[in-house]
Amino acid sequence: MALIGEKEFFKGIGDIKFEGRESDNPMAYKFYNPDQVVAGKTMYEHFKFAMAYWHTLCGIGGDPFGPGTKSFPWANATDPIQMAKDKADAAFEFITKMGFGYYCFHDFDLVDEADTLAKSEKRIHILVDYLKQKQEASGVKLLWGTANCFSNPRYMNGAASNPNFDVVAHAGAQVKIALDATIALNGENYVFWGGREGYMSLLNTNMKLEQDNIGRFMNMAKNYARDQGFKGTFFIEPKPMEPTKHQYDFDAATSINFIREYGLENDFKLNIEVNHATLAQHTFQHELQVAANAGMLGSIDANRGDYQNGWDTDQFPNNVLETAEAMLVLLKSGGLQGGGINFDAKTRRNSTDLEDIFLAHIGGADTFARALLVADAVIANSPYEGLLQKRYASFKTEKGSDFIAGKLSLTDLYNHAKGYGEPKQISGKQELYENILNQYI
Ligand code: XUL
Ligand code: CO
Repeated sequence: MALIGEKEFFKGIGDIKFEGRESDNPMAYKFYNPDQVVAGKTMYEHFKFAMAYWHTLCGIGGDPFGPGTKSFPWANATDPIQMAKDKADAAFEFITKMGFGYYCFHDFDLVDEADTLAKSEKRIHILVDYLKQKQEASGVKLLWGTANCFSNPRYMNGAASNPNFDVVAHAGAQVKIALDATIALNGENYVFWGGREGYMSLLNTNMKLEQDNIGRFMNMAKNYARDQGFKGTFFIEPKPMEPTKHQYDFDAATSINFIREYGLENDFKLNIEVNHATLAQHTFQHELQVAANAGMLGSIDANRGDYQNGWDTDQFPNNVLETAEAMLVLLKSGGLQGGGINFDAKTRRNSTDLEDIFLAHIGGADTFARALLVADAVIANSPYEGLLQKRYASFKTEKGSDFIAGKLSLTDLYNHAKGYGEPKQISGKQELYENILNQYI
């Protein structure tokens, strides 16, 4: 695709194309072929890959032991609006060269926060107008917007859960402005990640009030957006901890309970992030399955953690086996509802070449594509589905289907058990399932 920006930042890098697994070209897809149809949809439609503004364009590699290592050519201007426009040019150049269709942002990824709310809002309006033109020229769409209600020190005690109403109101203003921006840009969804919505110590925390306040706050946001004509879905992004000791949106099951408790189930679904699942001591596929069971599998933040150190390292996905298990859940549950796959991942601090950003996203897209192909082949061609059917075949028998239909009482179970005797031992065959998955990789 032709270059959309005013300036070219990724010089010497062309459009990333599908070349197949035999290709030695590091700047080509080996498995992600956007037009290839898998299980009735193109790969492009299955994934709706998105670039995360914050990691890809704002994160320069700082860590607790040292400053950033990366000098991004779109971050040189001293005027904040010029810098933001350069960043937007870099964003759209990157997204179109990758052949991705979407992006995601926090309000202050787009442009630096000013010293008053009114000035910040003005800056965001200027950027929204600029991004609108770039979207129209390129066909790139906004997968979701969100508000950063966790970085500014005013949010050190939380945003919607803050013990000080004035901070809650400030977060409300920020969410209103971020919703306005998302709606103006035809954003397909809006995300709430509860950055500091949790506690550091229960001793100084009124948990019930804080959770009720988040419930009230999200209902206000939903009502406001619907009044403005927003048709998209709201996503809660579960994460158990970091930066707080305990976050209220701990995992998928906790967040689903929250959504139902506060009457948000018609408007809210979940955005499941791989590394957040790991931090909650779950697998990614577990979190996807929990969300899917509730009809709330909305979107995915793709990345991976580190098995040895347990931090939220936000590395790019590269584990085909695990991603294949996740894609089994995705295919069997009918896919993502409204969302897509956002690469909420960052290149390592010592990956300092601009091309590393491309290599990382190519690897991530190829991991998902390869995993999708594996999962599709396992479902379509292997004994996997048959084995699963057989495992639950007893619920197709006369008595078993009566049980499913709610026709049996506890006394009926008693009578069945008494007449049947000791149940047969039936192997779970886990190793066979694992071998089948391996065989298709
Ligand atoms: C933080 C995280 C966020 C959300 C959006 O761990 O994942 O970037 O995705 O606020
Ligand atoms: Co995320």
